[in-house]
Amino acid sequence: MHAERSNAARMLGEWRVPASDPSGFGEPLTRREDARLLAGAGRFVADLPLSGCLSMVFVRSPMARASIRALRLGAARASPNVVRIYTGDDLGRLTPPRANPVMGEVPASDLPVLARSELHCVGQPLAAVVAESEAAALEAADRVELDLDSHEPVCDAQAALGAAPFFPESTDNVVVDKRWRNGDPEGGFTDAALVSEVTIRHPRVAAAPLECRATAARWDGETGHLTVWTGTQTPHRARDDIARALAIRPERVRAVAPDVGGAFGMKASIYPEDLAVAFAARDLQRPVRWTAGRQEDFLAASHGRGALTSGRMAFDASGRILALETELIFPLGAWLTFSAIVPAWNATRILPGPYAVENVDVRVRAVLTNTAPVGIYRGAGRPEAAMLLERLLDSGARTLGLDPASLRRRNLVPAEALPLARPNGTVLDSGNYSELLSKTMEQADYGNARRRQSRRRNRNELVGLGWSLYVEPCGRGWESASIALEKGGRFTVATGSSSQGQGRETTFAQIAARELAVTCDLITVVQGDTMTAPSGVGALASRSVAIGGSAVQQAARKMIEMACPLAARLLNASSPSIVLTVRGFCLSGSGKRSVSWGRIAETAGGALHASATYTADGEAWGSGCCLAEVSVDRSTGEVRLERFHHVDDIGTVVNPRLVEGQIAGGIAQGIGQTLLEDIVYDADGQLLAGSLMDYALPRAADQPDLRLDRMATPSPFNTLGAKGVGEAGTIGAPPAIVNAVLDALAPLGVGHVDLPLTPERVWRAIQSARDTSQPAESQP
Ligand code: SMO
Repeated sequence: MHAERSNAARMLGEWRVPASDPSGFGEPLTRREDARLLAGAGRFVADLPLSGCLSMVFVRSPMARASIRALRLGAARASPNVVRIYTGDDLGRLTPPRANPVMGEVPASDLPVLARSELHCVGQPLAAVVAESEAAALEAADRVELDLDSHEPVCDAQAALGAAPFFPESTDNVVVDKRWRNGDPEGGFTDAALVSEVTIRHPRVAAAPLECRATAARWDGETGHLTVWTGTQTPHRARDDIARALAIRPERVRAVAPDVGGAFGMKASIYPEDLAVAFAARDLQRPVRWTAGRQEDFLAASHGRGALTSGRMAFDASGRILALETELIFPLGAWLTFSAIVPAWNATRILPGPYAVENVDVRVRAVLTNTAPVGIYRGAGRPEAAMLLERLLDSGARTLGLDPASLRRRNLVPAEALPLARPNGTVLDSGNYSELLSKTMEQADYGNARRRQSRRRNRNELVGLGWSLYVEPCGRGWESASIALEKGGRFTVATGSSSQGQGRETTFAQIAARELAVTCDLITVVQGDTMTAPSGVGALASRSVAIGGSAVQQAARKMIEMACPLAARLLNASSPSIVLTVRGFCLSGSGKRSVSWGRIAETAGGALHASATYTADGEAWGSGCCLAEVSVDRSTGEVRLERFHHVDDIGTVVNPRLVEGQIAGGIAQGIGQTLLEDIVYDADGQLLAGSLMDYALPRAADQPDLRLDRMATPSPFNTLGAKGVGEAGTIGAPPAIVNAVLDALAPLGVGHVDLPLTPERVWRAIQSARDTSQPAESQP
């Protein structure tokens, strides 16, 4: 095989890209899965026809902290069509898997699948009712009588730091307490011309995917095989975790993620409910299904954010950052999801973000609380780190009287410094942060935007511009893929990176098609089923295209290597003189005779099969820059996002249409967490935001005029050169919006508003500023 290199193809890998690339790689192809999904032909867990399937419904704790005195099941058992009611004693010590020890070993919380004696949060499952229909199961669940002895809960992370331990086996509620330091932070603060200080309470939010959690299971008694259908981001880990918990060999468990309606980190690991479903299917020898309702997901699915972050930043008189000191407190809830520690870890390792800061002191703690678990949610610690840094920078710029864009430029890690190994062990792979800033300034016509702002201020309007820059680590390790060549020169690509709506069937076909020099329509992508897809870590951390996509690329290259000798034989030539073109394999230099993939398939007599496990050389770091333009209604406190600029650098782009969708969707969720969303618990640990009537998701009318642009510094750490994009919008948007709102309110002397920036909070801030300062009209 002859591998030709050209400058254009350099970042694409070693194979020559055919002169006229038919693959559609890099093109804004429409999503192939949409025809099915938009026509209602998608198949989610709730849609699966499972004959004789029973329904499972959970009885959940109504109290945040209590002991079970008695659980009376008589009336429930007598309810019509009830098959079985399980309690903690039936399920024994079946527990969810331990958390990923990304910051060192964490103690097992030993939360049983169904509570046995102690209840640690509202919504914790304590009994599972199985009945012939969901209505019958709900009816019976209503008849379960609980006698509880309630105790005082600790729902706030800060309060939990010093509170008595919830779990008798542990000595305190703090699961992680880590610190990393570099240089001489104290010296930096001593020398400072100015120190900015910020404390941010990040609202706790719900991931709220369109499809709530759902799991079904079927046990085959004859073969001893269990099949579990579940809306998960990680089918292979789900299989292993379920197998381990039920003591079944993993090869006898098949996990299938059919169509999944969004996940955002909330479906990254199995829940106690999933184990209860699998247990019951085996125990009763009948299929069992559980589909969570919206309220159930608010109550018992993992939440996101909720951290309390504070920091100090030291500047010299020119605006150079001399030191950064932060304290991060992450709530974990009552039990640990597999990725529970990841937000704390991400925030800690990202600091000091895209900025060159020598003297750093970062302390992070993660602590149990009597609430639903808090896990990863789109961004997972990255938005918290970005918000803290960007607020500190803006606060510093305001006091120093410097433009926030030039203050940032002064402190950005220069492009020449990349790749950059940092003292906390992370390596920024590639990027050009100053260029991101310049591009955004240009796109927004920043000088003009500032002049427009001051004209409007003179007319007594509250208008603001807010910047943010961010870096985004996009996952480490491996993913795998396989490719089968079939009759007629068609291919089936199987990937271990499953999809919850990201459009894998489209992008992964584009990646394979480019390598194989064919059109996309010849490629079918399968995923999500542990029986047909190769192993995978899962769809997390914005890792799928960079790592999973590189695995597809490697598998395709292996396929070409396998096909090459066959092509050579058919052409009466030797392998090294063969090249792959759009017409198939031909002799280098003379393209007269060619061998199509269809002929290769015939010659191979059956399916040719190549597979690859790809391990990235390091972590790809996406980056981006945002500028929000807002106005605030003085009389109502309502924030209007007039324009939002986002320039991203995600390296190689496979499909710009899908990238835009990811960015826009991320920004929408970023707007939600900044302006609207808040999971509120009262002092008794009761969830007050338990439905979409009480929890404000952003809607179409809340979306701004989006101005998106892009630059590309391919990652040197994976063969595709790609970086992640799934979480970009949720990271960059929130600090830009908050900075813009505070810029709008600055003439009133408002320096801080609690999140989310609801009209009421903003209005109150305006009112109290009025009470304490001169009329706004007299401010510059
Ligand atoms: S929040 Mo993502 O599933 O890493």
